[in-house]
Amino acid sequence: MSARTAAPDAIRPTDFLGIDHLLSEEERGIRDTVRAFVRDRVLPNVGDWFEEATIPRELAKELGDLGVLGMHLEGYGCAGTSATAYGLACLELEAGDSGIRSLVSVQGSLAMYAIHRWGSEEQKQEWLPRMAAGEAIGCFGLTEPDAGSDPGAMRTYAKRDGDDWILHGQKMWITNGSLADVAVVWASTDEGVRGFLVPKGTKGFTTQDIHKKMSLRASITSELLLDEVRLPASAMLPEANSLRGPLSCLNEARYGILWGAVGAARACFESALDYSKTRMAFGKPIASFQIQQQKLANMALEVNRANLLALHLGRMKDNGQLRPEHVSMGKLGNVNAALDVARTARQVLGANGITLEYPVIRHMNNLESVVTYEGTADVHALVVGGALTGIQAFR
Ligand code: TGC
Ligand code: FAD
Repeated sequence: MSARTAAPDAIRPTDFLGIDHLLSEEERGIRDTVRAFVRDRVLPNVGDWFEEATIPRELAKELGDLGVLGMHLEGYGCAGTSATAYGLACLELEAGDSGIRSLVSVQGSLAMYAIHRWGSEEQKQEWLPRMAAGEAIGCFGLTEPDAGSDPGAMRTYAKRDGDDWILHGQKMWITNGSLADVAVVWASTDEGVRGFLVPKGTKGFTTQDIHKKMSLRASITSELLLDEVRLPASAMLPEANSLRGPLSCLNEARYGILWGAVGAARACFESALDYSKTRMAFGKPIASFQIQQQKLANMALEVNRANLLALHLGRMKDNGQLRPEHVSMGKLGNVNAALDVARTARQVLGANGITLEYPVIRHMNNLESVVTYEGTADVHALVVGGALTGIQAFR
């Protein structure tokens, strides 16, 4: 049979381009397991968590049992999956809520990765198995009240005192801050920027949650206060001594986000598609109007394009070809695309688009955090611009 006459697969609105066929059986299996968890455990509850601005602590243990915490890391109780499989998990988690994906990103790609990449063998043995199981939660403190996009301007410092370190300063906007059993805190020292493991309850270390957030409400965001905190030498991550330490962790988390954004976009698109087929106006389903079909077509295009970009970058990462500049392009493009899809979907839902009865405004509001954290869209545009022109435009 010629290619022309071969019956094409039917178009599936939820996988228009048949991207599923590009995944291995193992990848589809991991994707389906995470999708089922989100369907059964997250979706029935997340509207309430968002409204109440909370996330149940026990979810960390359940995510550990699911095997997604540090799943792309090797050893120490981590699953050692491919980067693509990790990305697919992030996509499904964020189709539930960006807050759930954040919990997993911060745990696996920031806190665990920092210890895995820059920590001592003792630090890895002490923390990673419990963190992979979700028995211990980690957070990652880089941002400060006056140092966000420019972490090199941090004021938190650590100085040696005999064999000990004294750590002093303040970190702001820290996901999982007050939940965490261990905070990875980055500080300026005479030897460059260094990371410290600060266990909960250490004298002088307190947290304060940030309230009145209108975004990422199913996630705890805190301030970390470090008042002359005395730490043993063994608390310092020995292998990191410049901004490269924390920035290398950000590459990992940004990679997860560029996948996760596809999930948030997909959830918004599917909600709008369903709604448009049943909502009647002027005697017809609104899906029958050309303007609405154009919106649906554009949303489908953005979701599929973002998904293909994520998959391409995932394959590059698995082949060892992914550079931070590629990650910046992915985060910039996919989060912006997801925001466009969410805003369009919200309009398709009319007044229902503003309630938590539907997932769309929750995703739309969450994405305002996602486009800001892990490097704002401006920062990533400047990283890409720098790679294109050879001119660094941050300063
Ligand atoms: P620059 O002078 O360019 O570099 C300093 C050192 O870092 C190295 N480097 C990198 N290494 C690994 N990966 C990268 N992406 C790197 N970018 C730079 C560089 O080679 C150098 O190394 P060395 O050994 O020579 O010292 O640094 P800069 O101060 O000019 O800054 C560059 C810039 C603006 C791109 C960077 O500061 C940046 O990315 N800013 C954004 C900050 C940010 O993204 N913060 C995120 C905080 S964590 C968070 O938001 C968690 S939310 C999680 C959730 O809930 O999901
Ligand atoms: P600023 O850096 O003050 O930027 C303000 C504006 O100026 C932005 O639009 C920015 O794009 C623009 N701008 C800055 N510099 C330039 C430039 N050179 N050229 C052009 N424009 C520029 N941080 C952590 O360390 N750990 C966490 O777990 C964490 N979780 C977070 C969770 C949430 C919900 C949020 C909202 C933030 C979180 N952050 C976390 C902080 C986040 O990384 C920062 O908010 C982000 O890096 C931006 O910093 P800023 O808010 O200080 O903005």
